[in-house]
Amino acid sequence: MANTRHFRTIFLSDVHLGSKAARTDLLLDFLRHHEADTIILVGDIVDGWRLKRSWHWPQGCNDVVQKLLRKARKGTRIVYIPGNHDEFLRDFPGSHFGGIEVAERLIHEAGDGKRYLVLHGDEFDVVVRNARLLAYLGDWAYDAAIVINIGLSAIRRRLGMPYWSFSAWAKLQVKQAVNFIGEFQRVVADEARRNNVDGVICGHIHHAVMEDMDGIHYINTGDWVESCTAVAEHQDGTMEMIEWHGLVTVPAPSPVPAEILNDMKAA
Ligand SMILES: [Mn+2]
Repeated sequence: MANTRHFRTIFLSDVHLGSKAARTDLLLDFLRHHEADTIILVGDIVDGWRLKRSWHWPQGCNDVVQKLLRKARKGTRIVYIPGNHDEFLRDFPGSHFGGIEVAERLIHEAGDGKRYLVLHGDEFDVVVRNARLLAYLGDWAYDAAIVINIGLSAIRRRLGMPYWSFSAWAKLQVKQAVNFIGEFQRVVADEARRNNVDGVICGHIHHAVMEDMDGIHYINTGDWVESCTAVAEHQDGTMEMIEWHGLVTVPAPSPVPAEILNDMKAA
């Protein structure tokens, strides 16, 4: 395609294929106009929980999957980091399907030598919700809370219980939502610091942003439900937030309702 941009890496997350809110039309359009040496899927690409309740898989979902598989066949390295909605993939770290690698988390070395921790981010939900208590109890409680959270979500999955959505929950707590987002960013940046990296790239909370968190470059890829954003790395390591609403075909006008049509005929 003539107006295709080529990047070193593209990061995107929270597509939620299988939920009615997934903007597969815009994502497909984005994938047509953007190429990369590496594409990293930062979790919640497939909404396994939604699909479990009721199967919703329109052609647009197939188109997105096929587009990604086609890119993989043509030489793009694609890594899939599962999130909490597609955690069934967490049982397969290190495996490959259709040329796509599955990894729990990874360290990405950018073109400028900066190192980024890449993870979905849901393991920190429990820390965000219980920040004050954990700060009081200290490091051991923090580590225990993360282990318990991972265990609980696995149990919930086996029992077929519905997913827990940070973004939906944070929105319900409207007044505090901004604090929760800030708290999430702080906790994830702390994790990056513990891993001795320069930055972190995550998803999960559906809040696209690039921000300095006390020396850690915090990047959240946003989602393909509302923001329709992806993060693209240029060859020199510069990170760019792309918001994609462009180059979409205008939908055909809806058909004239039968009763109006009959009126028109009668007139
Ligand atoms: Mn998530």
